[in-house]
Amino acid sequence: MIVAEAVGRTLASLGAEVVFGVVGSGNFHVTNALVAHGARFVATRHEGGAATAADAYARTSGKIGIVSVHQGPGLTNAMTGVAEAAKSRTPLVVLAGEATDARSNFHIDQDALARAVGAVPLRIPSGADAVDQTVLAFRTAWHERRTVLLNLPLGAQADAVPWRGRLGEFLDQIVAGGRAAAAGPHPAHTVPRLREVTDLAGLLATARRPVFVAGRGARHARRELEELAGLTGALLATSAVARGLFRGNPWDLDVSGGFATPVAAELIRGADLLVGWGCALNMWTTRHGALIGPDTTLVQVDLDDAAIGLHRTVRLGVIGDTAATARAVIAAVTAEGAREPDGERGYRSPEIAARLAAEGRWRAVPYTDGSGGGRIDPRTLTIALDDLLPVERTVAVDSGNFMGYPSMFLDVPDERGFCFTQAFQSVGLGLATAVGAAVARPDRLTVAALGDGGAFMGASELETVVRLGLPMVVVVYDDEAYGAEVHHFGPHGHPLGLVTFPPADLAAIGRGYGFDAVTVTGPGDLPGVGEWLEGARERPLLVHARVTRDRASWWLEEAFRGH
Ligand SMILES: Cc1ncc(C[n+]2csc(CCOP(=O)(O)OP(=O)(O)O)c2C)c(N)n1
Ligand SMILES: [Mg+2]
Repeated sequence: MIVAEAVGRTLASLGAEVVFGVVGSGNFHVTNALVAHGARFVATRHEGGAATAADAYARTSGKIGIVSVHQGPGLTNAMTGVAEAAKSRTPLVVLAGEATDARSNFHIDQDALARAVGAVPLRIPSGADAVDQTVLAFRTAWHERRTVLLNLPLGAQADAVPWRGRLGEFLDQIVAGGRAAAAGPHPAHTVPRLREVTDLAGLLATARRPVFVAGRGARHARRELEELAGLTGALLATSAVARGLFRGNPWDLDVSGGFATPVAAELIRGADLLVGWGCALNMWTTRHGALIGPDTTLVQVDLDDAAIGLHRTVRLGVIGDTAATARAVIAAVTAEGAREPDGERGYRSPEIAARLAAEGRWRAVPYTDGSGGGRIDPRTLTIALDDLLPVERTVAVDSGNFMGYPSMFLDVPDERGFCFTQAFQSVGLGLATAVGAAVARPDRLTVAALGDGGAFMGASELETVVRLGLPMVVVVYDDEAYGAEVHHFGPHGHPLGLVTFPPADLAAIGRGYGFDAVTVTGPGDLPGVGEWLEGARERPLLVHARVTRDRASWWLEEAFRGH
């Protein structure tokens, strides 16, 4: 067995089910080996699409993401998506050929590239290391939630993997061990310290208006957090990346941060105790601290001690897995015998229940429809789509001025129903995000919400959507501009010619790729979307919405402050 074969076989055996990539000579054999051993290969049209789709696949499926790229330019093309995954702590393995000879056109310092974006570089320099390094790459990605670049030097790929005897059986054995480790309980260090648990229980016992904000690190802890919140009278919110986690709970505030409804923002600001669960409490989630009241005590629970206090000073930091910590705090709280589950307590009064029922969703907030002149108000568009689209949906959102509309007005069924690849704040990842999410959840309709800028940047994957027959609606909020920049610089009187564009027929472009398409210039065009939904849906749909563009989004102010 040669190195490329051993790497592919080991990864497939460890549980790599889907591989996204673009195949060249340097990753041909390893990708084939993955496929030969049961993995599905999804060809994207650009390596950037492959990395982002794999990232979104991992977030949506809860499984490891695998990317396969050619050496040099194959990897550089992937780098924006790799950076997004690394910043998001997505468990991802990037397999890349590597030209180690400096005279090769393909040669670059791939280790440096990985380190520059926070990914972990590993390498298979010889046959003797192939299996062990592959297992290490998988474990680092999975257990440490890291994005790993596994370099496959071209000179070593055809090396024999030294093994006298039955390598296949040996692989099966280590693979069984690796699988057990991957599926098994978290390592012991994820259990919080007793002292911190009792401190948190004590703070919750005296809090009058507690709020929990769950982040990426709490997406597996819904049950535990709901129970603890019920015992302590806490309201429930999430950061944007965990949106949908508490869907259906009457005490759900939805997202904390720029996307928060006025009632949610008021209640979060009024909290006397705010506990971030696997949540960085960064400028987005706290509106640069504006959502943290002067009398709010802050607590953070996180697996990673480096995350505690990174963005905001906290009174108490608890290092531990969020679900394990919540369970421990439930035990501590109930041991004191003072709590009635779900009783009227803390923030859980009938008045607040009534307010949340009446004002808890963005569509309940009054606004004046600005549609007209051949353009639709993006709020009117998104509320109508929310009504039309099936509830079982996955919403993937690109970056730009428009991004709040789908993030605020399109409901999602649960935390897997929202895929927000914006840790790197890159424009252009939205469509590939939708591809990965759709591969992970073909049972749900994926909605890709893009600006015109992001749509053009990621357009190469339109062909991927059609070729794979993915159930998808691509909605383009077209303001014929890099609207975020228009609203950033326009008010200061700067010229805007660099960031505005002539009209483009995105519906025709979509049809050219094989989409069905509807152009929306006002509310009267929306039934076209309904007709597609009621039809056979043989092709994906592109909704080209010409949106009003006279006003900046209110959440954008936060973004400008973050630059
Ligand atoms: C890769 C990348 N390039 C540039 C930017 C700067 N940028 C932020 S928003 C934006 C405009 C995006 O335009 P569009 O997708 O049409 O969305 P809109 O803001 O118009 O709603 C740009 C260029 C970025 N964040 N990422
Ligand atoms: Mg735009």
